[in-house]
Amino acid sequence: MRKMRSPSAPWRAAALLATVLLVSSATACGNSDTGGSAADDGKLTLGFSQVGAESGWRTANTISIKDSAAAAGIELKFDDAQQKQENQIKAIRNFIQQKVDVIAFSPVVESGWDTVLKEAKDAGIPVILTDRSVDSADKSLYKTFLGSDFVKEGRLSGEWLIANAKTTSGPVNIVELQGTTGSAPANDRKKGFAEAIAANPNLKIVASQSGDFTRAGGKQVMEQFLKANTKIDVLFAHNDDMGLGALEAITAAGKVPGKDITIITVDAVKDGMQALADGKFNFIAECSPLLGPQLMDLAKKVDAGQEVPARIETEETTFTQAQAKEALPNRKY
Ligand code: GYE
Repeated sequence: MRKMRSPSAPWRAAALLATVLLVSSATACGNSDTGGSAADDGKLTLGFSQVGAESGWRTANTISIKDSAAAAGIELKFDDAQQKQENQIKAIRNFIQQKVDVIAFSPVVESGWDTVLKEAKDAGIPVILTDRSVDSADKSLYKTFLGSDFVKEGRLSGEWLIANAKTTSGPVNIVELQGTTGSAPANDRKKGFAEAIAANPNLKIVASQSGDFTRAGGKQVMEQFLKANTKIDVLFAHNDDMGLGALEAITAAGKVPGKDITIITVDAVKDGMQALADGKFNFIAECSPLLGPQLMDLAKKVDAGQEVPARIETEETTFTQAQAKEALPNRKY
């Protein structure tokens, strides 16, 4: 954190110079302790409010952010909101109070952010949305949104099913495990998938419920689905973790995952890719959690008052079982 905010970049250069001078004079006096606090070390301070630790994706995302901040020389104030919007709002207010230079966050749900975003704007602190977006009509409340196209992930999942489902012998019953209710990836993946499968009226979603993006949630809801529906042909899970949880329920019900029930998920984290390579999943639409390096770059740019694109989309692909086998040895997360 720096004591003044504006003009930020030139001020930091001056602060850095002052720090260098201080350090060298301290060293000259035989005192290697600079005595400098985080408050005046001239480093860019980024306040980051993370959703939680609900999935393998989230863990990889947190590591990426922490590692990239360290590599970029950015002081990171990291807060885990435990999947609660109220915690995120509290964290953002704390960051404002601490006068961080930039705030970034991954909004747990899409709605209800205008007030706190306005507070950040009034305090002159730029905000970056990462991973998930908000539905605020006022786009001036944040500088940019870095993350995936979740509608596309849902659509690619649905298109794979259109191409691979055996619909000639009657209807194909699909159950859907949704992500956290009200979150952008749950809303958008549901939408993209539904739009794609509408091309074949034999593909029917017979049950759809939230498993909150967790393994435990996926398992529990899949157990209910299996009890309530005698014929389930396909599971579309909004992330790998819920799919992995559902595997346990499917096996316990005496069915063979990947054969009796076709399983499509999103993310492509290691455990998901392993299940795909092992033939337990059938298809994964990738969603990359490695957003750290781009986020740090953006934080530096917005702090320096530079223009950044309003939307930066993550590049990603899809995996079949054969492709997962090939990609797995080099998978980083
Ligand atoms: O797909 C899921 C996580 O927002 C893209 O959140 C992220 C999603 C990801 O819990 O595993």
